[in-house]
Amino acid sequence: MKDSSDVLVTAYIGLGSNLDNPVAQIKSARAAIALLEGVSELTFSSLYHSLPMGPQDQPDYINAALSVETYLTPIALLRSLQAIETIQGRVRKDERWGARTLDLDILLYGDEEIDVPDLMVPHTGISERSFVLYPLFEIAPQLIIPGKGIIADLVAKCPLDGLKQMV
Ligand code: A4P
Ligand code: MG
Repeated sequence: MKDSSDVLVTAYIGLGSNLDNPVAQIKSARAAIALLEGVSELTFSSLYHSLPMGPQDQPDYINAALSVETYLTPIALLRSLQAIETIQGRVRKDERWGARTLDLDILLYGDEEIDVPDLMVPHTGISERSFVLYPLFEIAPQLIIPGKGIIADLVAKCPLDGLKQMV
């Protein structure tokens, strides 16, 4: 299967961490993504402090969003992001939504809607999770999320749930 195409696509990536110096984890993931072949950074959001979704006996999270231009196919981009997660010490456990050094999610890939066993785009929960939606809105206030609508409308309906933009 081909890893790249001739078409340049704008993709949005959600970054999250709540273990082993989350701010450093996010910064180092940003640098690693920029070094991927066939990927160039467009815009990086502020860092946001968020309360854990899921099990509450885990540290608070740092979240951010990043837009890139890429020639990678969606699956090739996913595999590259998973490799960065692994390099940064991500250990996959059975517990759903448990603590992690790094989580990289493909939020959007152009205007595509993808539903294959390993990849769902737009990412699940994109329109309801404040720690995803607000950083995304910061870097792409005019965005239309396929199947969900205008981001400004989604933000207006989404409570902050303790989310704080860091200065
Ligand atoms: N997968 C499917 N679609 C995608 C996509 N668009 N991007 C598959 C990335 N991966 C995608 O992911 C599980 C499987 O999802 C992968 O095999 C991939 O093929 P994972 O990273 O191994 O596990 P996960 O992240 O724990 O699972 P899940 O259900 O994706 O969790 P979420 O939705 O990522 O949520 N609280 C705060 N405050 N901030 C957070 O960032 N994150 C989570 C994880 C929980 N609580 C949080 C946060
Ligand atoms: Mg994930």
